[in-house]
Amino acid sequence: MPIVMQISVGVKGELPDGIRAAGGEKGKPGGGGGGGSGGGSEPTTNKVALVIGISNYDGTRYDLQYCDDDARDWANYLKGKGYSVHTLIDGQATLSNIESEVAWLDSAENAGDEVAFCYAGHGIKDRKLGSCILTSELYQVSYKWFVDKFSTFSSTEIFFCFDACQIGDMRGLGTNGRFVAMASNTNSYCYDGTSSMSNGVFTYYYLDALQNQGYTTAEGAFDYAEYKSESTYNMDCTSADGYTGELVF
Ligand SMILES: [Ca+2]
Ligand SMILES: [Ca+2]
Ligand SMILES: [Ca+2]
Ligand SMILES: [Ca+2]
Repeated sequence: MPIVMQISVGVKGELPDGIRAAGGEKGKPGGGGGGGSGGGSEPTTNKVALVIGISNYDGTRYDLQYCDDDARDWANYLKGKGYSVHTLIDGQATLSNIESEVAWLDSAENAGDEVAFCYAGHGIKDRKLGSCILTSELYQVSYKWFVDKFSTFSSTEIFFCFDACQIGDMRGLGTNGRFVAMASNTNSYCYDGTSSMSNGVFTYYYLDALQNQGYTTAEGAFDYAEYKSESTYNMDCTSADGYTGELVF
């Protein structure tokens, strides 16, 4: 199983330093549940999304605060835009569930469809694996795994958002019609926002841009979220734009 080779197993109980510094950012009500693949709907463009948010990791040492809120908020936003959304929150976001849900996303999308993938949780730059996300049971899943999995997708309109530390290598996903919004660079951190934000800082401003500030594109919302995040926190948000023109949700 080539997939497993890219995942480091010995992480339990001892994450290298530099895991999400102070937490994530997130907050807001949300609803997220699994959605279907939109069968039986109008002949409009098929829109499908997978949203993952992990605040509650195995044990208490690595728990974050608003990543589950981030996921619910992204799910609600995307549903409002007509996406069929599957969510994996906290303990649901295991390695095997992430694998099967990414496979579902691939099966649910075809050329011409619009796809979104959002993740909020720990990010870590492993010496060998590069930028990785962390599953709820503390497995690292590297950017290479994502590049491999999404290489079989047919859509040329895919939005990715990673609200996690040291996640900059995910820029590798940003080719052929894919736009990647990241809350960090390969060595920088991101943070949970204040209680009034109740979201990760990056997610808070990204959704603020889309829901309250009049931005309608991934690119515009990123510029706003980057500016707001970097002007108030020690963050370096990054993006990779492989989508020609503006990606509208
Ligand atoms: Ca926990
Ligand atoms: Ca597919
Ligand atoms: Ca930046
Ligand atoms: Ca673009």
